[in-house]
Amino acid sequence: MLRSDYRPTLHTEDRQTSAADPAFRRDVVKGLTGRPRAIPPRWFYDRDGSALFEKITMLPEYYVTRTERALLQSASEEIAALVGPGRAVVEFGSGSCSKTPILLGAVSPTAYVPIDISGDMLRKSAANLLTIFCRLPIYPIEGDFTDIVRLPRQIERAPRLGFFPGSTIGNLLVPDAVNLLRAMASILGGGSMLLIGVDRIKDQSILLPAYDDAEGVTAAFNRNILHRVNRELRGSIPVDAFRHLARWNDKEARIEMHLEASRNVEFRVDGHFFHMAEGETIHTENSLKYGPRDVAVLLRAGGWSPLAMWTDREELFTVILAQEGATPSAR
Ligand code: SAH
Ligand code: AVI
Repeated sequence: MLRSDYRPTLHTEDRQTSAADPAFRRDVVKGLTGRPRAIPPRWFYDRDGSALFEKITMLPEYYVTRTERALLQSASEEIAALVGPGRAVVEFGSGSCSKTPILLGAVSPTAYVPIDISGDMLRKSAANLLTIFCRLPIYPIEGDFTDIVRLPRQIERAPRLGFFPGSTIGNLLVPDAVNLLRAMASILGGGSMLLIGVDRIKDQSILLPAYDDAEGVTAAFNRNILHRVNRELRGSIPVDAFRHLARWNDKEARIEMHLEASRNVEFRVDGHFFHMAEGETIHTENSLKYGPRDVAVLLRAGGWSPLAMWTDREELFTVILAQEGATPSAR
């Protein structure tokens, strides 16, 4: 049952063609005016951006998705035993829900709540899931997961399992990640659990191609944010004048994506005039990578106690199951 009656932050219109989200306008104008120039990565995910991200997940260079999927598959029985049946699963940044069936199939949930800022993708994925789990109540929430303050009343009484795959936590700086984990602990409530996927620090020879693939899909994903600005904010950005850059920032243990002006450019956005000199950049994404101990520290700071951790043989990616509150240490 797809339950769309619960709409705390629902915006049901077609975002691709309709009026811009005021938060998008604010973030873009502020971000292009500030120094260094930056646009937050949550704005990547309009309809085209979500489709491009799906293509990224299938690239040979992007080890993230296939590694996490394999980990979830191989750990599914252990996860089921630790989690137990009858929880409501709440997924943060659910996207195409490509890994969700593995979890839902293992833990026999009472309900599923996918949360995503990308409305078209959210509705399409929820409808797809229904074809597999036809009796499962699904309550999609379209919105920013950092703003969600309560969950659908229909799952008020069920114990909850948060699911935060894909290393989306890595797209937040540490203080924001800690705040989000704390907010999750608060909305999921006492006795809840969290299954989270985190990308590991590794050699640049693996990391850089994953964010700058040979086919140019990641470059198109990065540039799409400028197309979105042009479409939704009456922009005149010459998108072709911007080069995709992916860099490893070793001090901060993160991949950074930027868009670099390949010549002097002038453009307008929402009535504001901008000039960028050749070589100037717009910072569009951080993707923080963590060591195994860092993840445990991050989770504890966010109000969660790690219970179990699964890592692939090449140590590319880690999936962690944690329990709300301060309790046991990881196995
Ligand atoms: N969980 C999927 C998708 C990861 S891509 C996977 O593991 O493959 C990140 C997803 O999070 C996208 O679907 C994007 O739309 C969503 N997202 C990013 N920032 C968000 C935010 N602040 N609030 C809600 N959803 C967000
Ligand atoms: C969603 N997020 C975890 C992806 C990542 O790897 O940081 C987004 C992405 N950016 C470029 N490629 C993929």
